[in-house]
Amino acid sequence: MDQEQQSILLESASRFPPQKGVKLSYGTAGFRADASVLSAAVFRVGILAALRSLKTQSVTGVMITASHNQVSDNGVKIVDPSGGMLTQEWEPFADALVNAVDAEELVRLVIAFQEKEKIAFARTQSAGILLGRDTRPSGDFLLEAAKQGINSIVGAVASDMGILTTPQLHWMVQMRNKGKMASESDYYEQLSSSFRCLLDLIPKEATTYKIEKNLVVDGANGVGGEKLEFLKKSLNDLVIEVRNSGKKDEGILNDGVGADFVQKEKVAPRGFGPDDIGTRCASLDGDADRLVYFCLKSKNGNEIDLIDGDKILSLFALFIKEQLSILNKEENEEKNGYHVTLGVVQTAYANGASTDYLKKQGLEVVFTPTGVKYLHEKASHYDIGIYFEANGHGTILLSESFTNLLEVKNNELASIAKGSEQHRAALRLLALSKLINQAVGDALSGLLLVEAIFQHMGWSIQVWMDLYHDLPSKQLKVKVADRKSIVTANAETVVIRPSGLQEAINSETAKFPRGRAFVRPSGTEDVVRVYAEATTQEAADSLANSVAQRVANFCTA
Ligand code: 16G
Ligand code: MG
Repeated sequence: MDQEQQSILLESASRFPPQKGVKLSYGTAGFRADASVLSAAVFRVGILAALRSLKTQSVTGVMITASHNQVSDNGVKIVDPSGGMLTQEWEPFADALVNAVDAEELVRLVIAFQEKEKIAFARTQSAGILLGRDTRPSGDFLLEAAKQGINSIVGAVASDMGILTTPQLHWMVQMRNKGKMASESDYYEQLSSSFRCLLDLIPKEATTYKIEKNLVVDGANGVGGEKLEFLKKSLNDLVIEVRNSGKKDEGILNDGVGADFVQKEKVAPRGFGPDDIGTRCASLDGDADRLVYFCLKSKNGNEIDLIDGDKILSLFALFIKEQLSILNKEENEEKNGYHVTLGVVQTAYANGASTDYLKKQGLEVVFTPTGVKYLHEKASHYDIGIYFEANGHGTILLSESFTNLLEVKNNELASIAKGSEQHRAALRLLALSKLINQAVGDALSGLLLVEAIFQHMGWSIQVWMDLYHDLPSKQLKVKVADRKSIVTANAETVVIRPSGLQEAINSETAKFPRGRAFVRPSGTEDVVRVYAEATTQEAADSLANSVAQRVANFCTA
């Protein structure tokens, strides 16, 4: 690194001194904290995103959001050139950079890393970084900090894409690096046209129920509500009412609203009441990368039937499986010479009833640790990989080779069997590949896919809810001296340290029919999480309590 670059870096870094005593860690969701202590971290993440762009010679992204956290928090994460999360190999550097005590240490770290990674600095523009932020008031000054971080690397150019959902920014980075149209209006155009295409392909005779075209969506008073208000204008055949849309008088971001609240509390968000009983409702989280559905069930309360990520996944899997079997009709593997691998990825939090159901449908189900980056990676090993966390994070990935094969098949069928069910199945899968955001889970794109499949199946919400019935479950948190003293394996289903704890969990679990329990250190809070399920709520509660007790005993010993 030349002298000029060093002094620019030193000078600008001294304008963003870190808050004393604040130590941050690049968890599954990037850096998150109270917005007032985040300027230095965001400035430094700007530097990191610029370095990543220089290294890969591709566009990267910086998203400023704290998702479902309270409005006074904020956060920052990097979008890798693929459109996915920052590569895990760079996370230790992200931690070191953000926690550097002063500008001098920061410059030293950048020089050492640049040499190790052989990153070439160039005077002409060679790095492009897209910036996005959600609707939090602190987003403005934090975005400025990110820009200054980027500008302190010679040759790096920041483009402010404005207020966006997290998945919109991921999508833009992915599209830019594929050399495709990547503006926000291109995003809306892609979603609405592929949605329309799926509706046009619905078999006329499919509808056994009168399809309910009304949907009410809780926008968490955040960016997702605002964007959906815009998107819905281009959707015929679907009547979407957005509540908690983020308008000033409607309420506070994530306060008694949003997918995280609905999924954890299992109650309706603010703004929903008895008049909504029987209506299909959905909820987005604060940055619109999580989606759950729900249905109000009690006249005098806000009790709901929750349709979580597991059930959304099941709907997607059934639809894809159906299209694949139509497509492969009359053709065996040898004939078309291509075996399509379809895989479903879940975490240990997936309700056992969902896993049983998926396996009974003949689907291959695999597990990874909690966190989108793990699920995404695993799903990418299949021709079609569908992943979801129970909390509503998830998407579908279609491999490039499979998408190419679909294109070929589509052209072939268009000339020999235009309009046949086989041809329509190919067209449906192609439309799905455009509607679903393949960079990262996206509540808006996921919602449109659910709605399109719903109309395709001709289902009522009750049919969806009745696909299988969740086993009662319970989650608890345990405060311990050092949560990292718990080490897990096999996708967090088994504890390997401290020794003896897994045996203790096994002996508690054995007391309950269909009992299942696991523990893991949280990646976002200083607690150990306990999950238990069993055939009754009392049994699940009791199993969770006794496992929590065992954790407390082992971790203080
Ligand atoms: C983060 C993860 C989410 C995971 C959650 C678990 C991403 C984008 N987000 O929010 O996938 O479910 O952490 O939190 O990966 P926990 O470790 O505190 O249980
Ligand atoms: Mg989120």
